[in-house]
Amino acid sequence: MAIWEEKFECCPREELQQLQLERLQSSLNRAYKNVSFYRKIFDDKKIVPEDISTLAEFKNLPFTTRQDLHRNYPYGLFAVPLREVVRIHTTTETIDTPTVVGYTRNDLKNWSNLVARFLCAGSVTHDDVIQVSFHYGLFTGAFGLHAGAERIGASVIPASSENTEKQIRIMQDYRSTVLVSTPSFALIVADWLHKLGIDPKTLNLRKGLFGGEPWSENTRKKIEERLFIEAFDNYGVSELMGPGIAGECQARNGLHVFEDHFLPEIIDPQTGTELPLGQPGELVLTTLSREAFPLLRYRTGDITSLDCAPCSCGRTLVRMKRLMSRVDDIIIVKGINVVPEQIEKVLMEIEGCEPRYQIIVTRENYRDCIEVSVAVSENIFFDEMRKQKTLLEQIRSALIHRLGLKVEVKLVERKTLEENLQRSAKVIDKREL
Ligand code: DLL
Repeated sequence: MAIWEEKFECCPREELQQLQLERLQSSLNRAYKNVSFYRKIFDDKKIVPEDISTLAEFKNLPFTTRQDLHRNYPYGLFAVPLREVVRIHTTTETIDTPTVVGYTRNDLKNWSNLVARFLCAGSVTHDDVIQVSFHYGLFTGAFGLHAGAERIGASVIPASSENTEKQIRIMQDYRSTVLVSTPSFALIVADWLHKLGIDPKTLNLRKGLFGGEPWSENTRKKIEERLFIEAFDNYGVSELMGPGIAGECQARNGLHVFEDHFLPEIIDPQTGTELPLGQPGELVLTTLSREAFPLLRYRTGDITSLDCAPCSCGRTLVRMKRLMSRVDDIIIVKGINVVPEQIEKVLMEIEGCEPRYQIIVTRENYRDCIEVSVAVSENIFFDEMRKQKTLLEQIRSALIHRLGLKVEVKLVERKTLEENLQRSAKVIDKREL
């Protein structure tokens, strides 16, 4: 099986650790010299980057959190002047001030190379026709995968978020061999093929590279059986780069983390202490090569564990277990990270409703549905139907507008909602992923 960058992907671990330390030094220097947020952290500790010569010393630095990124909106954490930034993306969080992420020319080069690594690990080659069915826009997914696919020399179709029927037509007519999307979209395609009476075997599809949202082995099985393809998982976080942080190989027994570019740690999300190798905890990542937007000890919020055991593919890079949960109550719907506080904020702006709510996420025919039960004061609840309907519509359209997703709204009496919240959580995810 081909390996895109054997020198790094199969590097003996001692050599890899040495390379990580060297790159870490330059990341620390870049952050210290150019980002006032990080300079303050060093100054407060009365140290300079040169004082950090081991990983243990590095792990004394505080974590960087999502809140730190928000406080520095939009360009506060950029480590290069804007004239050196050649691309800007943002995170998908449904909040008013998403994180703005910059890339230098070198960052883009590394990005496409890392995406090429996991495409190659999934046996995608220059002979493939790759249909990228992620939305092209501020989101990192489409552009990241697109560039990686071009890098390996495949024929790339930027199908973007065209409707499913059109995506299928493209698949048929342009003879796509690889589908790149969220796993839930793959199942929607399977459903539409069935609805349209098209036999998936008549397509040329042979592989699917899926990521951007949690999915299980069971979902993989369903996708493979219904589309007659081999499905691979890949992981990324927009703040750190986008797709291209980790990806599965043919062994499909965990995702190889591209450790020469991202230094992983697993911590106890409550105490912040590092956990022994193999134990599940929150994934913390440090960028080792990012020029425009270096992040030190960034808390991803994702729960996983790391496995250093040798892999049958020959790669020496550590493998992370596929992700199924987060430490926070962010819900990922169609690859978009829905932040519950944003719902609260929208409700606070609407007269007549209270910032008390419960979110229920369901999946029907592979389409996710968010239902928000909102507490309203008694006089509104018992008011005439017309007024209730107007309020409901007002909340619904405000949420759709701010979240960019379809939302169903239910008005409930405050007392009922309080009782529900005592019995169950604020966010209930009923999806079978
Ligand atoms: O989802 C980047 C991406 C795009 C990755 C396309 C892969 C393919 P964000 O929108 O910032 O970036 O969301 C990042 O999504 O912290 C995880 O919680 C979740 N996530 C991403 N990939 C996976 C995956 C992109 N393969 C957040 N399995 C992360 C489970 C995933 N969760």
